[in-house]
Amino acid sequence: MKPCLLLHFVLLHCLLLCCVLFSLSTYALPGNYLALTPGKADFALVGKNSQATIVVAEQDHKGLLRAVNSLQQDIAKVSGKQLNISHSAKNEPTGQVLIIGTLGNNPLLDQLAAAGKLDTSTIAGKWEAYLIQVVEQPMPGIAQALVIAGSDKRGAIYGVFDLAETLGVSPWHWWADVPVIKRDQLYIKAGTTISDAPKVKYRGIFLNDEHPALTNWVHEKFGDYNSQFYIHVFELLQRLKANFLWPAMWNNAFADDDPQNAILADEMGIVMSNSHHEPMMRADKEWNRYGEGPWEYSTNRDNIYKFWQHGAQRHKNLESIFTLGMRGQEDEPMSEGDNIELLQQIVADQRTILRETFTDRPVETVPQVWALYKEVQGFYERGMRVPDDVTLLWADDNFGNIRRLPTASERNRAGGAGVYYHFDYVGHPRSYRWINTVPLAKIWEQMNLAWQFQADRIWIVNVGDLKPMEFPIDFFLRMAWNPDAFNANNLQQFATDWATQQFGTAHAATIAELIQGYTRHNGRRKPEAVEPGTYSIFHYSEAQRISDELAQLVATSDQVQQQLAPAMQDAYIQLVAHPLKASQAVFELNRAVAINQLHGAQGRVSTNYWAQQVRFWFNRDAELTAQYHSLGNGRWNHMMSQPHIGFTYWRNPPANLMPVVSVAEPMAVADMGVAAEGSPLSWPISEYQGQQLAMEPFYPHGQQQRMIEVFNKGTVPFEFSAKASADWVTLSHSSGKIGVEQQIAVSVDWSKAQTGLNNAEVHIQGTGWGGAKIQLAAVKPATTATQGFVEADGYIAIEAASGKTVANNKQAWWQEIPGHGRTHSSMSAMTVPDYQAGPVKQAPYLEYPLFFHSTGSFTLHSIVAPTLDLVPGRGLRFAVALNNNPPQLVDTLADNSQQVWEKSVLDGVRIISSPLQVTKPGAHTLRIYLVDPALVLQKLLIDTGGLQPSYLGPQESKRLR
Ligand code: REL
Repeated sequence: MKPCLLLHFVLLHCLLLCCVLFSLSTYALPGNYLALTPGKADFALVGKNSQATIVVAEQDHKGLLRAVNSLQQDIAKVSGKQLNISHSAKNEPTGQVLIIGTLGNNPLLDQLAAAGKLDTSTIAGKWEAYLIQVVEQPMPGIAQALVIAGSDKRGAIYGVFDLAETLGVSPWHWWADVPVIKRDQLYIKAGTTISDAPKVKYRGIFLNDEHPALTNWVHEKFGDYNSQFYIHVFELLQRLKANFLWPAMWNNAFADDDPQNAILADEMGIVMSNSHHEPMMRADKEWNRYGEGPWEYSTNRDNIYKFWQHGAQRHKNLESIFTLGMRGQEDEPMSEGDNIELLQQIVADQRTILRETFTDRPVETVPQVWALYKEVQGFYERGMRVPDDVTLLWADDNFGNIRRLPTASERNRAGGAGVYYHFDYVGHPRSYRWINTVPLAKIWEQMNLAWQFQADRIWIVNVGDLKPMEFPIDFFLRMAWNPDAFNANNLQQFATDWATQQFGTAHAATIAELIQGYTRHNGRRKPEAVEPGTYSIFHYSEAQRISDELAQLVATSDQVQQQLAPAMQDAYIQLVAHPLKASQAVFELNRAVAINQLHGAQGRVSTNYWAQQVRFWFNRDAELTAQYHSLGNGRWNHMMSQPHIGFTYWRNPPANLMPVVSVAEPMAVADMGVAAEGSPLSWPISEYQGQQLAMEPFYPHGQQQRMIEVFNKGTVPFEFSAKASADWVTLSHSSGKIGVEQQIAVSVDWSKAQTGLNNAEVHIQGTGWGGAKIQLAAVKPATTATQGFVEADGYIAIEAASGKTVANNKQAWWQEIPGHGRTHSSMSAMTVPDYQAGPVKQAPYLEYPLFFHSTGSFTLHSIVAPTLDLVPGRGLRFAVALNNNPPQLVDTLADNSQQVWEKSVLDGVRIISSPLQVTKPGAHTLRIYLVDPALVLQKLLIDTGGLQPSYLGPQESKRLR
């Protein structure tokens, strides 16, 4: 081997063998540098007979010293050992030391760097970077050191909490009672070298809509929104490596309620701002307290100007981001209306205030943001501009769909851009403030767009009361740290890793399924917007299927819970069991109301059972809330008190309202009624109304069994008989005794059915005159299906991901997002930010093989996510082609009305209908071409004449290969 090659070889091996060099370019929760079985050269933080000393310089940031104290307590919780903290660099103890500091503030770090023992070049000069390294023989008398160095205050703090998390303290230890992992000894792997830094500059949350839940809890536990409360919020943010907060503002004013709030935030490295409509570091409520005259700039400029001057002065030496612009009070548009000139004057005045306050620095270096929320975005679109150094904060539509992202030229602005996102909202068309309803896949899909379009200066999310949004908050903030580390295919892994961190490995994958399962359910429709009629009790067994799905999740959750250690129970209830069971309760309550109403209208004796079911689920919801509130002797009292049952418009009802139910007073007689699946009609009422009971026709590749229900309207049992008029009809039973009700399964013996249309009748006789007759039909097509998704029951239903992806390229591509959407997954139209589309025919497309038995002018219903046309100059279109016909453009926003938007955010989808001409039976190919970015296709439904109303649409049609 040549000498240089040999050197290479040795170096490579040194790297691989001697060093544990961690790359953080892919996503991972901290933890991989803890030695679970200690090796000889590992660093003993807490050894068998030793414990390290923490060395931190006295002159380092106060916030870092505070974090080091937290680390000391964390280590004590984990290992039972209290490490000594030494504040002096001199007279160091021998043995093991944990040196913590920020570059420039800790002489030991400089010494190590100068001696070539610590390579700080990976973090020096960076924003919030940290380095964690095991250093051998750092200095005379010291065998080994573990060094946590930060490029700045927050960098060092994040390094400290990275270690805490690695040792076994979940960021949610305080906020969700997640127990620490007990370990007698704590070793860090020899050779550990980690350096990391965030990609999004400001990463934070907005505590909002905080009454009654958070506020009553805060009042009970802390008296008010004071620094005793906020210290816990700040430390949570530090542990999640976040740095930014919009504080609670409903009847609160952060800096005014407790002057220590702002001081402590600054000390702990939390950059404060006020929400999007509270300019110049002054809370909305401060105007109520101190403002003179109306909140109208055109008539009350001087008072408002002074009010803002005070905000700038107050925060002059505290790290803050100044919100510019102005809205009306309480988040309303300005009463001055669409007055761009006035708004421009307002921003100019605000800049003047900042210039006059920050005399020691150029105003361009004072962090400022202009939130383009609701109507304010319109001002921007109509030409209003703010200075280049001001960050433009684009917003979602309050329902998690980003409205706009920066164009190429906007991406060059010095102030850059950010995104304001929602996990909670109060407003039209319906508030959602109770429970976690946003699936990870949706958050990833939208925030990935933000990242791709370089909206990377600020990511802030409205988290309502904070709890119970632990899981999405964690994801959002970790994604903000490094969006590149996340992709559509590692979201489930994240959920599993997260579950591992909170509950250990044994049940992590199952717990991840449970969390993803209930959020998927809530993502279909927010619980506040679920109504008795939402999920069909008539078609595709829709309500029943969801009921089964949720019951299965709850059963699994109960099994998991039984196997978890007692110490994990409280955390499990908060993070998994409660949101799952509470979501189930709201769903079942509504399903029971729907069945109660139907049975009441049909006069069934079972009406009362369903009335009781409604009461049962209503009570269960209350019990679940009470259970949550009783955890840890009332540790989270009030936290789940947000009313969520009984909405009639956007505002929540003052308290949960038991729905109106039908109660029957059945007679002591035997009185038969009969209903057929798929219809609210029942015999004999149908007969009085001159209507026939009938079932949807059967098809060979469609639903193979449909139910007839024979029921009692009185309390005395009766016997019935059932007879079909044709031999191709099979009945599960032909007689029986009815106390309350019974189902007869109807199916078809296809070997006996004739090609074409077969008609028959089932005759049920029991009490009453003549008995009930139900019309049946079976269609045996002349064509034999050979391949593709087969038309049956009057439709073809296809999951978007079931197609073949063709012509994906580096500019534009279809990407499956597992777990996205209401039924399975989604296909997202991804593009590079400045995608220049060529002819549609050359674009990437999804191809679906179909088989039609019939021909005609059909309707294609494309179910897409309610995403928005966030790239200026582009719409939200796709194109459809059957076989080799020219692709037809479909504009998903053709109707962009408020009404359509409201429906789409409630439904969680937009359904776009377009014509599809099928001129001959047999095999066909459907193509969906990519046209605009951010379109997310979930499902395709082709109605060939028999598609029935339902919320999710039928399950995927049978596919022949
Ligand atoms: O979700 C939002 O952004 C707004 O509804 C809130 O910011 C709003 O300010 C509200 O809480 C009260 O004013």
